[in-house]
Amino acid sequence: MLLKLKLSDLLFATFALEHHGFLKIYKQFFPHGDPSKFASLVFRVFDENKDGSIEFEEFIKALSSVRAFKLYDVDNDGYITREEMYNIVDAIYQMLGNQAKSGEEEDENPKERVDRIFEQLDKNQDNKLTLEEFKEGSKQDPKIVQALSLYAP
Ligand SMILES: [Ca+2]
Ligand SMILES: [Ca+2]
Ligand SMILES: [Ca+2]
Repeated sequence: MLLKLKLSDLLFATFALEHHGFLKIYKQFFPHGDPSKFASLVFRVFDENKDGSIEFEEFIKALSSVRAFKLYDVDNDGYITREEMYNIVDAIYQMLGNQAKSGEEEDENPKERVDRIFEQLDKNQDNKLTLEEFKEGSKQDPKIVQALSLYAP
């Protein structure tokens, strides 16, 4: 985490974090995929005051599980639905391109992945994740919030 923060600081200092600069960072890390959808989604969450660039405070605040929740809760109603989760997972798969096909998650498509996440996190099985369920679940499986850290591998 510490190392990640330092690396992020470095990135922040190197690039003007306007939308296209942000996308450029992702493209360097994920040359085999298409990160544009994921970068837009993340940018939307980072740029809290919607002025089109990411200030340092916004950047630091983004590294929390509340903010990770916001990334998934696209319509901002306080719940993550399966569709919203699918939207992000799909964007991550697009970004990773061929890299997504290696390793343990070989046979899993975005839909299966979402089903599995909901199985784990949706304790009351109402097909919606609350912030509480999300926080609880990401304690058990940090990979879920890792999505937000992907900009600094
Ligand atoms: Ca801003
Ligand atoms: Ca929602
Ligand atoms: Ca629920």
